[in-house]
Amino acid sequence: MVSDIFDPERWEAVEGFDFDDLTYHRAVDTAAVRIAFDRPEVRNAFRPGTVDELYTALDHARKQANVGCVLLTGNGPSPKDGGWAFCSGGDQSVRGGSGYEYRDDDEAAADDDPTVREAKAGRLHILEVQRMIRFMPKPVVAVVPGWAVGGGHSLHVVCDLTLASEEYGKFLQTDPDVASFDSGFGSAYLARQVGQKKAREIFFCGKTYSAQEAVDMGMANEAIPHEELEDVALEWADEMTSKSPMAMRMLKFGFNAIDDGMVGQQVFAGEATRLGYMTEEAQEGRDAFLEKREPKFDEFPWHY
Ligand code: S0N
Repeated sequence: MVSDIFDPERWEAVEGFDFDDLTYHRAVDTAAVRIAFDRPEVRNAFRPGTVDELYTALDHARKQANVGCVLLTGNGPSPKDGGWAFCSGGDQSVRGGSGYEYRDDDEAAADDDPTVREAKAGRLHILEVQRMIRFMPKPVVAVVPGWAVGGGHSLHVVCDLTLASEEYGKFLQTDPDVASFDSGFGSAYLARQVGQKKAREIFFCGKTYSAQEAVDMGMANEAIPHEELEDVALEWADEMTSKSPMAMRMLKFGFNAIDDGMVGQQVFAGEATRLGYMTEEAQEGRDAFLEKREPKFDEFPWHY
């Protein structure tokens, strides 16, 4: 079973993937995909293999020209106690080692090579996933059915939008309790959302906040009755995917640019260049070079 609030009629599994720690579906009637952590027995904590799978699924979604929105969520409830989670961050039982000991595949075989093992030890590749979400040219929505904790909290922060279960959505930062610290998007971008004082409270005091409190402080968009969470998330996805892909991409990268320094400028400028290449003016520059002649740019106006 994927999730109690997952409607199998509305989704089909994306073929070609055999994930251990995730499920990956495409909506039947909306240009959206659903990627879900599938370790409810540990509150959807991610181990290194989970992160590799998440990166693979996100990268696949990124490249689908007919997918305009990614819903990132956690399956549940836990078979142990019925608890719900989006994600409880790094799996503390594998932290510090290579974390690949549990795997029984080619990757595990590669880990027999001590240089590979050494290179992977302590690798925080969840940060690569954060960057993938940040630079994904389409909205990524955190759909939070339960706990969003530690590195799971940071994932919701880096997503474009957050929708949370009114009853079970809970937000908590435990990083300093377990001697880890997301001093990047997880805290600095959080401060952009909720303000410096509140962001410091979240990290320094480790209080638990409800879905409604998360909405009120500006780090979540809406608290939704639990049973309706996935349906409403699909409604939001449906709305967003009906809009101009170009405009959505430029807006997302425009929102990012002010915080992302020269990389933000580079990403935004890359998209502007893509648009520029579609103009006759740019094509004249290309054609003149290929035809070994001077370009006739005087045919094009200096727009004002
Ligand atoms: C999520 C919490 C608040 C839920 O509490 P609740 O509802 O009382 O449930 P529990 O009984 O505590 O949990 C149910 C079962 O799930 C296991 N579990 C929960 N979270 C984790 C986890 N993160 N890792 C491993 N197991 C987890 C419980 O142990 C329990 O199992 P059983 O039934 O067998 O007893 C609560 O569980 C909680 O506070 N969890 C820990 C949250 C946390 O501190 N997360 C880590 C925070 N830091 C990061 O995420 C940074 C990233 C990171 O650590 C990392 C990632 C990858 C590579 C390296 C690192 C690194 O930093 O080195």
